[in-house]
Amino acid sequence: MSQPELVLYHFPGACSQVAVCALELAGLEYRLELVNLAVGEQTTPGYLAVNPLGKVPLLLIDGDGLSENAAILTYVSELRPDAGLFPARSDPRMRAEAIGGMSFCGGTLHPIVRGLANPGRLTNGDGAPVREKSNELANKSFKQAEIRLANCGWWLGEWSIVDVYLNWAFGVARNAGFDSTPFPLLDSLHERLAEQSAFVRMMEIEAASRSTLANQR
Ligand SMILES: N[C@@H](CCC(=O)N[C@@H](CS)C(=O)NCC(=O)O)C(=O)O
Repeated sequence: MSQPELVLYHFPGACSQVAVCALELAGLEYRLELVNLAVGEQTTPGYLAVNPLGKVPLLLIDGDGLSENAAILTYVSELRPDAGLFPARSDPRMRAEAIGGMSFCGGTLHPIVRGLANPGRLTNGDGAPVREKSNELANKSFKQAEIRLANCGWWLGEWSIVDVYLNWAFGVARNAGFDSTPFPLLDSLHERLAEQSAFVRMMEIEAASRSTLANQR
């Protein structure tokens, strides 16, 4: 089946890894363009011309940019509905739950884990209180996610791209020093995800992207 020309702007470790996993799962052809957030490449005129928000992910579709992970994941799933980004059961409640999962990861968890990993981005003042409040909010939100995994196995009851997004957010928190011990199911989510070949390919792409950027120095 023919497909649009796709270019994904990505930084290893960023939430754009979820979009990488989605494209891999869908088996779509795409070109990966690395944006080195570590050196502020997202603020250069060149990248701002591509994405005025200065963020990744951005998916160029035949030259036209689509931002926001939730939109990109939805688009990829629309292009390849049988790829299994979301459960095959597609009743109104399941579709709503899928949107809810992406929204929870992007809208609720993402700002919280940013507050843990990089509190200085959320205040002009002292980062310490932001980190403290983010830690409190992370405990509350991840507790709900842990309960959901305990009840349903996966966020949507069966494996989906939402679990990859959840794993990314939890990984950022853990790397920032968040105490993961009260959340054993979230803590071991990456091991369960490693049984999915698209997730393994995404991790390989992460490693290759890191070494590409390291060699550019
Ligand atoms: N709401 C956006 C968030 C995108 C976002 O914040 N991406 C981060 C990486 S995880 C980024 O590009 N940060 C660079 C910056 O803010 O300067 C989405 O879901 O795609």
